[in-house]
Amino acid sequence: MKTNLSDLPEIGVSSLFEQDVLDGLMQMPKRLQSKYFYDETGDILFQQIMACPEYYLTNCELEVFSKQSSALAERICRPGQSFDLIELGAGDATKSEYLLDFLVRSNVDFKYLPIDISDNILQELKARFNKSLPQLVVQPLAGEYFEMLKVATQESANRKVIFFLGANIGNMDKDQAIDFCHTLRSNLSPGDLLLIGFDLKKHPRIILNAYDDQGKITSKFNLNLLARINRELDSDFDLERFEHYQTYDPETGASKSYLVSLQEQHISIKGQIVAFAINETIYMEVSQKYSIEEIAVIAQRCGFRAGGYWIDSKGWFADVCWEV
Ligand code: AVI
Repeated sequence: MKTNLSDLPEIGVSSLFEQDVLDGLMQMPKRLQSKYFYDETGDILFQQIMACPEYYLTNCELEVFSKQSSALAERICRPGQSFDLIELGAGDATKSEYLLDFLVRSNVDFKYLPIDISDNILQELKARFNKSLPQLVVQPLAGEYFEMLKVATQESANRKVIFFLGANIGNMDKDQAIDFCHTLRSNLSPGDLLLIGFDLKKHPRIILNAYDDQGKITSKFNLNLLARINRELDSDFDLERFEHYQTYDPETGASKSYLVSLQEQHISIKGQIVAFAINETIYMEVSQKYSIEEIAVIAQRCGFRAGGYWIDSKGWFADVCWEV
């Protein structure tokens, strides 16, 4: 999950990165935070992951949005009532674009507020929509999710429809996901809606392959974080001495990625030495998978009412609507 780091004014972004990296690598077992995957190279590699034949998530959610826009629109709209459609981590909005297009063509009265950490991506998005959907009112909000959600809430009393797509919720462990949904709930008012994209439990090998692609792009994506640490924190990781290792536990639904140290080695990071034993792992990321029943339990625990779900034709991905 991408997170804004600038909400700690006394610590610069790079020193928070340094602190998180050193803290994580001093822990037993070692870990790094997946929010740091997304530097310029990481963004490109993630685009390539989404184009991998094994990485089904994007296509499944695209299918939901392209084929079920009208049902989604019916669920979201209330006759004669305008609303703000706020998308957390909007990125290039490829999925929501189908629905936005449908709403604009249906003359629905709404405003689109994409929130993303990258102002650059938001400006590109706005320029693209200005051309392709000139009637759409786009108000980009660059920054951290909850900070920007507060800005959106202060600026308008309209009913809110929040989108959190792309299975981004899967990059939190189950407890973090519940905390996140609780916080979201506390920022919303009666009548507001939340639409979240969840990747569903399925045959374990399909999940494992999605994160262990033949083209080794996911491996590069993980190793790129070591390259980023080399570049930004003056360290000396030899990428050849680490190997990507993916797991999936069908009982918990957690697919976890690790980097394994292929030999005993010492890495210098900003002058600090981090020792690795042979076969020692760094835990990089969780991609949590859920059943429909587990999703319903989260909704209930966070005080939402279930408001329907839309699933792709393979039954692999669900966009779930919760009501306040
Ligand atoms: C962004 N997120 C939903 C991706 C996922 O499926 O967990 C990140 C990713 N990591 C490796 N492949 C894709």
